[in-house]
Amino acid sequence: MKIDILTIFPEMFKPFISESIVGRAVKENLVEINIHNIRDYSKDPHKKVDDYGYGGGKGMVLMPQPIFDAVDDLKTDDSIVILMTPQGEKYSQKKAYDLKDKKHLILICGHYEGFDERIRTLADAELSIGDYVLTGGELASMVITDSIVRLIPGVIKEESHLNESFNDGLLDYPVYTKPVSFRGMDVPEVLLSGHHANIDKYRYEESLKRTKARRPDLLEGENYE
Ligand code: 6GU
Repeated sequence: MKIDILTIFPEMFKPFISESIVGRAVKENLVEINIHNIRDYSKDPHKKVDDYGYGGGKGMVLMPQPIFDAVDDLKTDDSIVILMTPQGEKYSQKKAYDLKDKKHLILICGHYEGFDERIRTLADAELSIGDYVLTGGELASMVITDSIVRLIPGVIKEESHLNESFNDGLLDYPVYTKPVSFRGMDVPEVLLSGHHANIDKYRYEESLKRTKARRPDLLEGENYE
């Protein structure tokens, strides 16, 4: 899997691609992540990437030329081009699973007040990470990259995915580590029992209880008992 990210703020990505689990996946060649400065593709003598919008009103608008040239340069028959915008389809764990099997993603980070409408014609999909507005698509592209990279085989232990929130439509069950008793709060007996059937039952019930209390929307149309 290769992910190319087009941005006017490449520095924002440095710790993201060198630290933590994403950084390790990059070092182990489980994923290739390249950050491209849109400015490097500008044919303007001053390397301009944005200008005033026609018709007035809005502020600076990303120009089509640098982004079209970047996509022309990077795109192959295996590429999926994704535009990051709050107007896009809402991102979800299901989408992460769809994208993890693609060979090559090109993520375009929108910025400032917007991007020239013609840039939309480059995109196979437009994605938003939620109903709020960010100053740019950079954080959104990192959210999406992180959620995909952790699903690539070998990046984290397979069993970590089995019972994780959203996979079975339920939120995660509570987990505990040492000590058994901490400031008057005890680890539930059943987890210490070694009785696996009872532990599975406890965890399923806790997942269901938690989902009902916190995210009843996830249960709509489902038949959990
Ligand atoms: Cl993809 N971009 C911006 N600028 N804001 C967002 C977003 C994307 N997703 C949610 N808010």
